[in-house]
Amino acid sequence: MINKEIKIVKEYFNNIVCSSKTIAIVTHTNPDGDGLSACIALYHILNKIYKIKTEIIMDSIFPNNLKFLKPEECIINPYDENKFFDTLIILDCNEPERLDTNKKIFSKAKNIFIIDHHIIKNETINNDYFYFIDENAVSTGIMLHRFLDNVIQGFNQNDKRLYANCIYTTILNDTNNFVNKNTNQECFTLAGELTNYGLNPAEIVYQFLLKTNLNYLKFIGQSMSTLALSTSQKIAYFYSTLTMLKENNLTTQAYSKMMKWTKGIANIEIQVSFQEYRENEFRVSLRSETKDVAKIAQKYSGGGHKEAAGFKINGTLQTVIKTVINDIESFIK
Ligand SMILES: [Mn+2]
Repeated sequence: MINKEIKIVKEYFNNIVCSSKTIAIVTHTNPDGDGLSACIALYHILNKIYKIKTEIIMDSIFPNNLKFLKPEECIINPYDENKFFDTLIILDCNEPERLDTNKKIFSKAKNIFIIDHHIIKNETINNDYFYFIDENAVSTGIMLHRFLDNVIQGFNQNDKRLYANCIYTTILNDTNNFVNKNTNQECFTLAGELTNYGLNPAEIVYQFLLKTNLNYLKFIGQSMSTLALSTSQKIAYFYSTLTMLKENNLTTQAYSKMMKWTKGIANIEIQVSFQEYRENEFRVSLRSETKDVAKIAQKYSGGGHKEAAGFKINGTLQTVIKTVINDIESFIK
């Protein structure tokens, strides 16, 4: 069942917390400031307020730029095929293929609760699952808060602050610090509300978005030096390679949030980045203020939002760039 009505979501959530002894929480692959911060917020609610044995299941390494959310205070485990849960909650993702763990985890839980704001494809909908999907929601964290606003009163002061930090991070992540087109009244209102729980906005912006080092900036410089325009001059694209990462002593974690560097280029319809994850394996990110880039991503079995989407593709750097850029050129004609 797909739902947006908060009353029904609250009822379902109450049902789950009353009937579950164990809950697993999962987000998408390359966990980010929305999905993973929402997992941490929900973990503390289930664990501390409802006293349910909860764990976050994650196969990636925990990203450095989210360590200020104190992952050491949560139970985070990789996939274990021998473990079963009463409920599995999936945040910021609605496709088994994009989970940050083995998709078999779907068969390890009685109830499946999916909370997400990505576009959902009809063929992936399973009638046995409960979906809370709102493609217009700014972040998954905001969606959590819509049905948990009363519940968090049960937290102590410290946990309220940690919750506020998590939810604020989901907003920063998905609005890029209130500059993306999706920025709306709900996120400003909620940001204000979160300051009542001890949020220090400047501190979170520093920890999550600004804190950096020389190597990272050199890597950005190298990547930006590859910037080019397509024949029509409507697409700006750049690439980053494993060699660049290696030269600067960085991991693929440095690939996150790179599109913010090309956001302001004037007279461009679409920004594209090509990131090398393995030899001849690339992830392509698409951003646009005017075109529905999710449609392009879906053509390559990827997904996302209208303004921000992505997909994976194999091939050499040159062929991948040529194929994708030509394809987008014909798409925007
Ligand atoms: Mn998100």
